[in-house]
Amino acid sequence: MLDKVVIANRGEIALRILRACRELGIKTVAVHSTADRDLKHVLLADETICIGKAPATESYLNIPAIISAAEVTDAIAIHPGYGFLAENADFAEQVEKSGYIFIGPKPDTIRMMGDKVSAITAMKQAGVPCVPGSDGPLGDDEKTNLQIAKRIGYPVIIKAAGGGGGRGMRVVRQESELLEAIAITQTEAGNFFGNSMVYMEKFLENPRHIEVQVLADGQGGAIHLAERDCSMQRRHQKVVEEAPAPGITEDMRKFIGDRCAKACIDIGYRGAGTFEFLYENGEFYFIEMNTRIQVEHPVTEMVTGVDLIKEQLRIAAGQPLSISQEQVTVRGHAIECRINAEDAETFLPSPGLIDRFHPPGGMGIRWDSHIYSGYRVPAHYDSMIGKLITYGENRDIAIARMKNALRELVVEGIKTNVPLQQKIMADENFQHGGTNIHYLEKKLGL
Ligand code: MV4
Repeated sequence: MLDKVVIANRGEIALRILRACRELGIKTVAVHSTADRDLKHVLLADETICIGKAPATESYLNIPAIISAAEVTDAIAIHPGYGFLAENADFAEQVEKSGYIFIGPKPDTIRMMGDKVSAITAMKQAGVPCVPGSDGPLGDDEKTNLQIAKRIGYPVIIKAAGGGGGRGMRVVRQESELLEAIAITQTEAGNFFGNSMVYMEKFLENPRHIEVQVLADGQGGAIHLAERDCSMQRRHQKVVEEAPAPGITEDMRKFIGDRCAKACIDIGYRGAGTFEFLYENGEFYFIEMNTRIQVEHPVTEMVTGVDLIKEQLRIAAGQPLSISQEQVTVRGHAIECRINAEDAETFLPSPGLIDRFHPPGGMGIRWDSHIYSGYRVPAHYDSMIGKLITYGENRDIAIARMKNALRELVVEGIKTNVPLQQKIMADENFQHGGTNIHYLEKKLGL
């Protein structure tokens, strides 16, 4: 097993990684900014190193500082968590070139998936169903681009190859608007991502966002761990996630999951990963792959019993997967509510001192969070302060437990989105299950 790991992240995911390391007997190094000396995992880690000032660009995004931390502590591997440097191929490459293990896929895999055009090409080749589209980047020829759109059928969407997660996209509803939309998206993409390449897809009007979790050991072993439904979102920020996705049958799960696992083998994937799909009228359409552990990984853990962070650590240590596809079963239902330090109505961040805190508890309740009474939420980072995850033998029980847990949770001194989560749990359509990506914004009147 790995001897010592640098945790190159903060907040709840840093604590989650520390806990998994402890279970496996791995020593931990917490790297943190000057604003994060009081983080729970920093207080618990075997060693700590302050790597810079509060702004992430001067600490959690400072590649030489993080690699130096591995050097001075004699760590052998670096876990990037999510966000920050997790999907930065140059970081992964520099970690490896410096002689450390990057806990994630190979740098070239990260690079391929970071370019959405090459990601789609690879997945189509591997037999993963994709959105009807341009099958490659759009060129300069206007006639050809008009023809591509005609073949796909309006509405279409123009997306930046270097985008993802909702940035650099433009919907086109009629032919007269196509060429200008392509030009604008190209210019914006060049400015935002330093890559003006764009591609075209059929625009799906009312899809759900369903994603498939995978694990691959980079030695020919690859499995899927079923799907999550992440459709309950606002401005590309997920608010509630669940596993399994309502209405997805065992046959559909096997159909899409097997294709994802096979694609992992085809591309030589290593580590944990997520295939993102749009799901509409009973069909899955691949849009992007995430090469990191995701915020919402706990719902998959709850219904499969697989500890995904421990699997990441084992894979990084060169071990084959600890479970086979036949051993993966979905049992019951899990829901995650993201708890943010923000106003429940205006969504404005609400950092500050938490002067009173009580976690919820009881059967089927999981609270993944770094907060405590007396903790000050810094203003410099993401507003997520915890994830409340409930499990039940079925979805109704998971919802009932979530309602209880949201009532029990006490966070005083700052505002939180708990009232919003309570509204969602009480919503008839959410309770029915299977709402699409536009539902929450419509419900909120946006
Ligand atoms: C789409 C789409 C409809 N049709 N692609 C937004 C985030 C990025 N990952 C892809 N996105 C979308 N791509 C086609 N062909 C609608 C969205 C989209 C969306 C997707 C997932 C979750 C939330 C979303 C919110 C708005 C738009």
